[in-house]
Amino acid sequence: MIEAQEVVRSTCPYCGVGCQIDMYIKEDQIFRVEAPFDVAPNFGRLCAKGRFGIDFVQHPSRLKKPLIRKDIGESPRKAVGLEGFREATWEEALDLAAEKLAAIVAQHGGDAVGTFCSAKATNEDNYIFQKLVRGVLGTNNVDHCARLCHAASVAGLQLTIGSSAMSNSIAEMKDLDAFIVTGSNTTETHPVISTFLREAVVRNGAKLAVIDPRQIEMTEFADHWLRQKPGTDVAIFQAMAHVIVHEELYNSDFIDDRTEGFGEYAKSLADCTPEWAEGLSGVPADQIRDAARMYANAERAAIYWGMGISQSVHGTDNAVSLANLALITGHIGKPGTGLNPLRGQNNVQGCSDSGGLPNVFPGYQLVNDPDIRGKFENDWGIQLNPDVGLTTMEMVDAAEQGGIKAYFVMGENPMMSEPDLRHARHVMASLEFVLLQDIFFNETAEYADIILPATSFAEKAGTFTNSDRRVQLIRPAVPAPGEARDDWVILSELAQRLETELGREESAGFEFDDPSAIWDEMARLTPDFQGISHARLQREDGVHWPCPSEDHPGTPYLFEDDFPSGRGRLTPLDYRPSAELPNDEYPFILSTGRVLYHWHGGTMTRRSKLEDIYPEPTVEVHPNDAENLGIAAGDWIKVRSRRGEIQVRTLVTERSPTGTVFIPFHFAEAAANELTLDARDPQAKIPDYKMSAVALEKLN
Ligand SMILES: Nc1nc2c(c(=O)[nH]1)N[C@H]1C(S)=C(S)[C@@H](COP(=O)(O)OP(=O)(O)OC[C@H]3O[C@@H](n4cnc5c(=O)[nH]c(N)nc54)[C@H](O)[C@@H]3O)O[C@H]1N2
Ligand SMILES: Nc1nc2c(c(=O)[nH]1)N[C@H]1C(S)=C(S)[C@@H](COP(=O)(O)OP(=O)(O)OC[C@H]3O[C@@H](n4cnc5c(=O)[nH]c(N)nc54)[C@H](O)[C@@H]3O)O[C@H]1N2
Ligand code: SF4
Ligand SMILES: [Mo]
Repeated sequence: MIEAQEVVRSTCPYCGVGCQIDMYIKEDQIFRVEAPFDVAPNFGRLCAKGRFGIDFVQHPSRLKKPLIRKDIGESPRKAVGLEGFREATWEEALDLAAEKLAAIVAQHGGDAVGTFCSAKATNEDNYIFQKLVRGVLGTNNVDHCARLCHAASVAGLQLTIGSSAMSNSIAEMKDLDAFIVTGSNTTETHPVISTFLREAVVRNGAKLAVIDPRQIEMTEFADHWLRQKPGTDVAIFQAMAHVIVHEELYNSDFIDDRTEGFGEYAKSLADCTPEWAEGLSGVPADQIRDAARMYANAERAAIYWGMGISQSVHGTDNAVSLANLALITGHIGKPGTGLNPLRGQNNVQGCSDSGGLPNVFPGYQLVNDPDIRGKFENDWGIQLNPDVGLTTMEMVDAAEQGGIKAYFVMGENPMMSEPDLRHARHVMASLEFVLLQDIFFNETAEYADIILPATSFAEKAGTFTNSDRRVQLIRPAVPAPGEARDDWVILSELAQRLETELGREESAGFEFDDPSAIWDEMARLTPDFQGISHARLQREDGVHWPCPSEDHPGTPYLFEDDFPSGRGRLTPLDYRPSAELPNDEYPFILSTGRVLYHWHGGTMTRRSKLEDIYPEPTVEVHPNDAENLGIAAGDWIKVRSRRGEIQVRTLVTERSPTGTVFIPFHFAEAAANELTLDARDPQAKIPDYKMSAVALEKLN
């Protein structure tokens, strides 16, 4: 057995569970990953990605030097491979990047730049990123993948209770009495959380209702499985509320003390009978009754959800309908209850917390509130733009219409993750300047002018904040490849050059010794973080924000006494159909999402051992549909939508219902987003990745 020269504790770079890992190091290589048994949140558990998937760090194709496009300045911009770039020194690349961006800001103003920060990078990286965008470029056009993810959950929870973080902690899961999992394929996407949920059911007798169109693994141990037609969630949850009100299973004390609008809300449910919902969703009325009774009658009950709820043209309504259920039953504000949107990326919670959003500074402090803006202006010593910036999809629209001239993309891969890629590419090609900062040459890099090589989680220090708001450290374990630099270092240097180019007399302040000094600046300006420091995290492993002072223990569950909005608002809703329904030409519903072994655009997992386990793009087709079309398991087929077509290998399986096919979006050679449409939820602006219409064709 190899003996480690060093074992370095860190946080898994994949999902929002935030598992603690021990990396075993010899001769600057990670050769094994284990999980410590005594530390939250995973207590010795890991999934395939944490254990076997972090060898991407050592992949030979890591970016090692800054790159400049050979035909820089040529228009229209074409996609080029690595051979379309030449290596450059850091001096040259940073000078040129600052010169190009400054020229656009000088001519068109800061709002002509669109920027994307990263739920893969640390809180400290993202704090500096938004400081550069707000304090130097002078715009609030900053957003990140949360917009394509839990934006609708955020909008729905803001409307009803005024806060959007997961309300309860992972530690409470194994002691649940009853819970609902909906639109979350938990065993594949939050695998370690799924083991605690399973323990609650199998060991501790908790009751579980899974509400999902696909026969995901969670259904195997569920008491109730409601298999709705995709996109019909509002009907189901309204009908459950109807049952709870009609059978008087609600919590009157909680409704009186903590909510408003019950009378009108109850009235609005009159026609939302389980039979009505059965007609729309296909779920038998009695199953809806049983699930409603299970949830309402439990002493304590929680709701967990994922993208099946959020990524929909009625995602906000979906989230509101779940909040309504928690508010009428009082299943919130206590341990073992709550409204829990499971956060996806390792640091998506933290990226939002650190101000990577167009409307808020760190800690969700509004940019258009003069007092708050004044606080940041004083601290940074500069004037700030008072206007709320654009969201991800609004930046795409502005780029198309010519208002946005340049993109700065750090640690995202929009040319895989945005809907309707043909359109997305067209928009990208029309930009004047594209700056990219990543650890790999991804699909978006093909459109970049300058590429800055960043270090990965295994080479730098900082913090990630997991799904239950637990702030945890990452620690450098191996040296940076080539000349790659930490994101925050690159950003600080770029910011200072930009300030010079733009002739700024005062610097907003980008000289930091290390990430802990960056955290301290953010915490000084953000009440919820004031009790957290890197030194405290070294001692205590992790702390849940809000944590207002050093002697505060942190907050594992929220809303014990009240909601940020005061009372919870019960909100009547109308059922609306989805944006694109199947027809004769496109007779199938396409649902897209994830598999256990891969991550988003595949940049990381397809450069790891996991690629050997799951090397090909697939489509799930129900046996009845396969038979009708003469398709056999293993056949390559063409899948077509109004926007594009791809070729994928068929899995014949009852996991997807008849009439619906499922394609994971991890494979560049058959990108699911060639097919998806960019219809959006009106409030949250999130695209509907779960419902587009497609046709299937057997290939000869
Ligand atoms: N292995 C792996 N894990 C990941 C990721 C990854 O790429 N790979 N990504 C991470 C990220 S960023 C995120 S956001 C999470 C996402 O985690 P999930 O939300 O669990 O991921 P999806 O695969 O998008 O699954 C959505 C679920 O919604 C269901 N669904 C589809 N349509 C509907 C509908 O109309 N209503 C309801 N109620 N359900 C529906 C699908 O059947 C599926 O079970 O995963 C995180 N974890
Ligand atoms: N069809 C379809 N599309 C979807 C979804 C879906 O369900 N279906 N889900 C949506 C969701 S929920 C999400 S969250 C988005 C995700 O969309 P993205 O965030 O665009 O996807 P990732 O592939 O995670 O991109 C992360 C990038 O960061 C880089 N990276 C990793 N570590 C670091 C680092 O330390 N520093 C820097 N600078 N870069 C780093 C990686 O190489 C990669 O290029 O996709 C969305 N798109
Ligand atoms: S559950 Fe998430 S955080 Fe834990 S090892 Fe797997 S991918 Fe990493
Ligand atoms: Mo996500």
